[in-house]
Amino acid sequence: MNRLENRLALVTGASAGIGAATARALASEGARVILAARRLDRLQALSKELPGSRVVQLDVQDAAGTLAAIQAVLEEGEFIDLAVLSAGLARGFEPIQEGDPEEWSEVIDTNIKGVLHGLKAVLSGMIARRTGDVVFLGSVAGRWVYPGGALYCASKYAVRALYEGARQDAFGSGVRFTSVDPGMVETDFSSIRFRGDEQRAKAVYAGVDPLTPDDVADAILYAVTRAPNVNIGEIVMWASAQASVTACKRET
Ligand code: 8X3
Repeated sequence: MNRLENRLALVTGASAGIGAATARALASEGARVILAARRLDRLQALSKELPGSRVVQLDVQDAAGTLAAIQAVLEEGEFIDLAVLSAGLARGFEPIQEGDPEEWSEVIDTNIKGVLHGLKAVLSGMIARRTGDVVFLGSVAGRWVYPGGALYCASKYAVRALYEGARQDAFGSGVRFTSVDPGMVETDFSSIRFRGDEQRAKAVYAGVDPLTPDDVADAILYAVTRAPNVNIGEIVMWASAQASVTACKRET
């Protein structure tokens, strides 16, 4: 189908995981996708699969660099009318008293400032043209806190505040806002959180059938393909085996 024909979509964090799956899903519906992330080689490989896509190398932590890079990839008269702000990460699983301030900064700068920088790049144009969709990649960690997750959870609570705030600031503009808040999704999220400790990362998903990046992309696609009078606000999604941020049924 081509429900997103004529749409120009920005996906941040498009080099892997949920971002890459979302880029594929949007392209499968005819969107021209701008693939944004730090890892150029991965973006280029994905772009070869997706007709009409283009790549932009950027680090969402860098405000000026993000705005300039996105501007530079647009042709005269083009504007982004769909943005999925999926760049995000966690570092560490320590209690606050043992946390590393440098890692906190990286998480805050990516998950909170990165979303703000993405919004800054697209929102004025959407409001001026009175159309657009912005999808925030939240998390169940933006609704409930778990031990060892305080800073990551705080960053995702902030994403939810930005989602709600953007809805209110752009009130009446015709721009739609959605927050998609998944629980456990099997990506390289845990490997990054555990600083490359693959065994520890694998243990997170052991004995569980977690959500996949495609499951989350499917929810995003649902939200952005509704009739214009419908704004899907928030989608909370869990693996069937996950009851809460601390309860997961594992097959042994
Ligand atoms: C990732 C979900 O529960 O590991 O956003 O924090 S969780």
